Amino acid sequence: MSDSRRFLLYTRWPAELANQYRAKGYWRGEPLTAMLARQCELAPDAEAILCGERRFSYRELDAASSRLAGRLARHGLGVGDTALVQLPNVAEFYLVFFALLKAGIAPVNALFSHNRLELVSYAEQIKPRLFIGSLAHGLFASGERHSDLLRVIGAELVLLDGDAGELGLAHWLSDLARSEALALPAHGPTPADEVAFFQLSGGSTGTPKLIPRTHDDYLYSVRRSNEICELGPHTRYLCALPAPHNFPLSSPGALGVFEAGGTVVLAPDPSPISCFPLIARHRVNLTSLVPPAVSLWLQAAEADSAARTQLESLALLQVGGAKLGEAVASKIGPLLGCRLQQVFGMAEGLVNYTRLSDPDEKIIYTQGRPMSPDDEVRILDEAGNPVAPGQPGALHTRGPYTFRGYYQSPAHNARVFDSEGFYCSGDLVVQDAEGYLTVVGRQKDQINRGGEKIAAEEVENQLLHHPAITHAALVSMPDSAMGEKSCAFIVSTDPALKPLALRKFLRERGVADFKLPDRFEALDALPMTAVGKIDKQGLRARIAHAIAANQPLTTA
Ligand code: AMP
Ligand code: DBH
Repeated sequence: MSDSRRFLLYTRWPAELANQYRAKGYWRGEPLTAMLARQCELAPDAEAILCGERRFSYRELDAASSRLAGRLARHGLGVGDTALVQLPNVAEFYLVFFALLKAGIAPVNALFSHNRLELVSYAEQIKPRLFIGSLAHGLFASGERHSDLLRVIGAELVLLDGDAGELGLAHWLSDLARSEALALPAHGPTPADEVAFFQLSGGSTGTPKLIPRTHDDYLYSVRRSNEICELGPHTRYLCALPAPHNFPLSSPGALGVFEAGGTVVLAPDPSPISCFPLIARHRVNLTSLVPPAVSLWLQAAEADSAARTQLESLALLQVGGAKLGEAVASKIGPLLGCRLQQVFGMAEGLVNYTRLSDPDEKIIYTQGRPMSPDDEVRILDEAGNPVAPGQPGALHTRGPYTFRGYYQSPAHNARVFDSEGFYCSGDLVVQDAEGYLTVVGRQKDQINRGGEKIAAEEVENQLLHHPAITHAALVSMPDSAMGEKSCAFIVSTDPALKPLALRKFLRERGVADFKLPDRFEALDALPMTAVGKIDKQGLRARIAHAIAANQPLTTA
């Protein structure tokens, strides 16, 4: 049957490197679903997922995902097909993920915070035959299967979580049809060196880009993460960040936990009020957070010693997604009673960890070092030459789990990859003598709002749809809680234009809430650099100065 398979096109690693990665045992030719099969042999009744009052053993996770895979296959879906999925932090996220992999269907797992624009953009890129969404999301709350949005997404099969009918996700996951011969799909999963799924890029361009991840490269990143973070069957991991995010999915995240035979506990969000009782109740010993959530946890623990008692079982807190300040980092041990691990990763690949046995000066002041001996890192100056040791420069990397090209984006790929296949992440870093990286800035036109990435161009394009706006520039501004927030500088023909109305306008256009500018500033004209580009550095300086002086911006 293999000749009938239509694999998705993606940019492969050159054969020479691929052979090296295989020879070194990084790529083992094994699908991501192998972790379930293995646990079903080792300890089928061990708890894999705890979600509210529901518990799923490895046997149940495996069986439910196989049932869904089998049904999708009988529906005619399989290798070469894609799915768009948008689920909150519920067990179904993993059941569906494994089902799609088993069937050879490559998903894009959109964030639950994504809105119409992101869903439409992903759908345009992958042309999904299947959409799996949730009635818990405002966009689908009505359960209306013929909505404009679903028409635009264009999937022929739509399954909604929370819908009790025959097209409800629960029905497709259930074992109602025990009598049917529910053989696994004949053709899935895809071979290990083909696309398993698409990861989301934080992005810096007008359209959110997709990152093809293969079974081989992703599973290696998970296994290697497990070694460094010492996961095992004893691991009880709280997934409090959005489940599809690369960090809680693979660093080592939920997949690391399944690979190790541990337990994933799902939290709806990272707030102390959601997480602390779950940690106490389920004896959670590992979790991962973005820096703003860490600050909330510290406040809660400081204010209330009972809250601290709830964290007794927590042994390791991983922090990443955005730069963790040293002051916050050094409070984690004393106030939360656990160890800290900094994680500097990207959905495109490269992940850096501080090691569990590192001295405090590394754990508190650096973002760790690359996890694989075969991660190649170059720190380059603006002319593309290596910087002197200890000097800041742009991070370039390639390796056994760093992708080689965004999906269907040749022009953008030409800009962000060099001739040797090194990916330029857009981060400015300093590397110390032992290879540890400290993130000191950013080149890419992106705002990192407490770990949530906003591509400036995407929001600017939406602002320019407003009839009164002639120019727009989105820049970051410092914020004590979030690290950064976004400020939109606009030139408009309507002096009475209010932030409230502008946010409403953007929301109605389908912009996700976290991308709505936190502040608007009207100017007569945007400042330009000598080469005729918008002077964003100047704008950032102006807004930072206004905030520091606690004064309104003087429009000059
Ligand atoms: P994404 O493209 O959404 O996967 O985001 C990856 C980017 O997040 C990196 O390129 C960094 O800019 C940022 N990032 C992730 N972890 C950290 C960290 N620990 N410290 C600073 N920046 C980080
Ligand atoms: O921010 C990220 O994308 C990120 C952070 C930590 C990531 O992808 C990861 C670890 O794997």
